[in-house]
Amino acid sequence: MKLTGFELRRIELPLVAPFRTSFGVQTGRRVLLVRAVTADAEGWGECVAMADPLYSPEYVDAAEDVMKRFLVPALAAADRLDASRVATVLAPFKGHRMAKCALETALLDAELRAEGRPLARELGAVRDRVPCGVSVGIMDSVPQLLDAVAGYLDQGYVRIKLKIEPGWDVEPVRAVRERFGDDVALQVDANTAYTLADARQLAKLDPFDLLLIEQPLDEEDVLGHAELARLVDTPICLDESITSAATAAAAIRLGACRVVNVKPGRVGGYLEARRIHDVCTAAGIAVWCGGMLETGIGRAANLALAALPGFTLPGDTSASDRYFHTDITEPFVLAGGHIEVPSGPGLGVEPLADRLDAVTTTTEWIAC
Ligand code: SMG
Ligand code: MG
Repeated sequence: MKLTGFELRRIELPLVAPFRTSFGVQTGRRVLLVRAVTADAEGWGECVAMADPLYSPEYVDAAEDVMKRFLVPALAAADRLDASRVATVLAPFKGHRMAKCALETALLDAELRAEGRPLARELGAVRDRVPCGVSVGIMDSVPQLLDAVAGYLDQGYVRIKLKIEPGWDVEPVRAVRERFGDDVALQVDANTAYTLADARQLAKLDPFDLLLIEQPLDEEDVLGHAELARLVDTPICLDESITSAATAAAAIRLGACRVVNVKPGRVGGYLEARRIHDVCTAAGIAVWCGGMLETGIGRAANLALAALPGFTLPGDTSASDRYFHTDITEPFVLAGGHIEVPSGPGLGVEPLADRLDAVTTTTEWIAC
């Protein structure tokens, strides 16, 4: 492909309600969008880095900086660039996977659009709609949580994930089970808030028949997760710890997880995400698609990924209105607990110009 340049566009969207996790409260989403322009087409990518380095070491200002300073110049200088070579060209620069993912996705979208091919088909999707779960934040009280969960179940979500932290774990899980019964597919996510010393507390979740406990321990404590897995019956799922297909393979070998949350931004792109799917599927490990409060751009790509055969658990691929009153694309809507996988070329969606302009804070054009 012949690269013309990249537009880096910052937008800010308010959330419909504050979203609290073990690492903080979010009331809005500050997103960096990448528009790749080639001789043949344009493509979009969404950088999922948050405003602060609390979920992972990346944060949105740093992602923009590393793109401008290192990643875009390297792509501009590359010979015979195509989307499948982006990861190799950017490999000398350590980390910054969310920034790399956004650039690769924008180029992949441009390439697929030029060829009229949908991302889902390119990745190997086998479904045209995917079952959707929803992630429910930590609340001030159990009654407030039960109201929120009731609302999501009424909307049709097929799986509920409760954010937990020390002091907000067994009680909310018990309350949700008591109120909504044993048939609700239920899981929890600690975002690294526990240590191995909390194993007995986490084992108190075992009677509630949860699908999984997501990332209870520090992201670097893969061995700790393997030890925890021997002390609790609920399957351990890794999120933050899995940064590549290689780290997934190692975690599986160590017995640190029975399930993996695949987030393309966290692992450097959709092509690496597919490799993780392949590694996990070969090892009999279930995968599901995580979420980072994406706009319609990132959500479209996640739905394509979630349609691969190994994605046997519902993802955090909720509808646009879970987070935003107004999305920048046509909204993704839940129907019968599912969302349709986009079928048009590339991501199959693009930002609506007036909506995009209304939420844009800065744009920068970098010619290649
Ligand atoms: O997009 O629905 C979504 C977010 C799902 O809980 C979610 N994501 O650790 O899995 C996770 C979190 C990371 C973002 S929390 C601000
Ligand atoms: Mg998580």
